[in-house]
Amino acid sequence: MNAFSLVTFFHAPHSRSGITRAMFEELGASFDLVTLDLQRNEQRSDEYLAINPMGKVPAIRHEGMLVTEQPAILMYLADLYPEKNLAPSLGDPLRGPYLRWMVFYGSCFEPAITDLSQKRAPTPQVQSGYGTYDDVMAVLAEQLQQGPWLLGERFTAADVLWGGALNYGMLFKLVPELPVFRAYVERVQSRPAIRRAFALDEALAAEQAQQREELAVDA
Ligand SMILES: N[C@@H](CCC(=O)N[C@@H](CS)C(=O)NCC(=O)O)C(=O)O
Repeated sequence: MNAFSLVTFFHAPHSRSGITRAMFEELGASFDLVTLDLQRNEQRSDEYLAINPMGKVPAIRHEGMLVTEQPAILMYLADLYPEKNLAPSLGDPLRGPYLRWMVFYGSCFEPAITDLSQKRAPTPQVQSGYGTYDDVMAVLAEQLQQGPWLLGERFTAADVLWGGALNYGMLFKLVPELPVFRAYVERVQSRPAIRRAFALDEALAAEQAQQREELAVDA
């Protein structure tokens, strides 16, 4: 049993913070949940902006410190519960690849799919931090070919992140439906913890929809 205080998790269903919820389930960790309804713009309230000035979820607060950005949150949580073995530790040869793929998400994958979604003309390859969209997808596909997990035989927090990211990416047609991506996402999603997180999120989304309906009736 760890002697630290509980992490506070700022979360909205059907959003990127579902990945953080999945991480908590994988860890089997308790946390204080603060839910926000993005459709009611609660992320833009003064109260929440005072916590996370970006007005985004996920965010976590622990020991008075704020952590935002999915890869940072997942790495923080994995390190908080080392006994769960979701992060290669310092000195482990997989530590470098683990850091690489966590950071690759924010510095290459997200900007590549955002540019695609906005139909932006590609930045010349040399000036683009992610090179080209095709390179990002090809490099990812090649890494996953080795399987079953992103780092090979060992399941880590990187799989919580990438299983969710590729799932959303394919759902929104921003990631190609390659068999290697589909098989990987299915492997991640069939994990009991990921399924639990998904079910909890569906229930929360339904609860928020009900609250919105009640508010509309009262108005
Ligand atoms: N860079 C952030 C992105 C977070 C993000 O874009 N969250 C969206 C939900 S999917 C959000 O909070 N949107 C609400 C808004 O911008 O009003 C991360 O990786 O955690």
